[in-house]
Amino acid sequence: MADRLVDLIADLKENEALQATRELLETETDPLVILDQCKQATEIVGKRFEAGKYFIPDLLMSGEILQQVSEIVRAKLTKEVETSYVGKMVIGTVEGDIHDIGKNIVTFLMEANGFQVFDIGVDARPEKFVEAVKEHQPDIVGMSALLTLAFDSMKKTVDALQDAGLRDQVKIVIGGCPIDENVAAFTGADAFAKDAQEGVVLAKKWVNA
Ligand code: B12
Repeated sequence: MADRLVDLIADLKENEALQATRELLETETDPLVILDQCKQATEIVGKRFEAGKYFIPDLLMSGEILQQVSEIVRAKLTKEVETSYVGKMVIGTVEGDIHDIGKNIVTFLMEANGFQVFDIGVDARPEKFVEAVKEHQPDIVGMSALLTLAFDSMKKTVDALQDAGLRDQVKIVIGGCPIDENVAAFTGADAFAKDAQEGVVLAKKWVNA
């Protein structure tokens, strides 16, 4: 059943994908399994785009479906939100990049795990991160990027936090499908997370340390 969702999203069958998501939740499928299915589907969409089988409108359509699936899953997860915050996070998609589905998933999963999250949106300039850190005094800064071109923006953002004297106050985690340990080293972030769940585990470890 869950594998069917991967195909429905990858084949851009919007209504059927949303219906399948609701059915999976009704049968008590773990929301995290559904999010993982979304990730698998996007990999297929990405490959079809690279192969010239899908075009920009198809990417847009897949983005819309993913957004709606996320919202359905989010409604389920937010019922389990804790009452007192365990930590604070500022999150954004870095300058030059407007992909936000992954960032939004991280946001609601962090919230569902008791973090207060300040989402500064997409195409966020380094200065915007600096202002948000000054204002909200978070424990953690999360940066998202799906474009390889945006790695430079991540590095500039880490440098800007350093220049503002804020670097030592926060832990920085980066994520997005092309991000790995080499990108983390290049940008000067403390760590990278391959998915939202890994980000939550890392964040909890940091605030409990
Ligand atoms: C949907 C989509 C779009 C949508 C985005 C809609 C939206 N609101 O986000 C639209 C159509 C707008 C779009 C536009 C473009 N896109 Co696009 N897009 C995608 C696609 C198909 C899926 C991305 C997605 O949402 N994935 C689902 C989420 C859930 O996964 P995720 O983001 O990786 O997030 C998970 C983890 O990575 C992690 N994570 C993510 N961020 C963070 C942050 C933190 C702190 C943590 C802890 C974890 C974490 O947790 C998430 C959940 O587990 C990908 C293909 C792919 N393989 O990803 C291409 C892809 C990213 N796009 C690509 C391209 C080229 C573009 C365009 C340049 C196309 C164009 N010529 O205009 C533009 C760029 C616009 C811009 N300036 O940003 C390329 C990038 C190639 C590259 N090497 O840079 C890809 C890889 C497609 C491809 N294979 O060629 N795109």
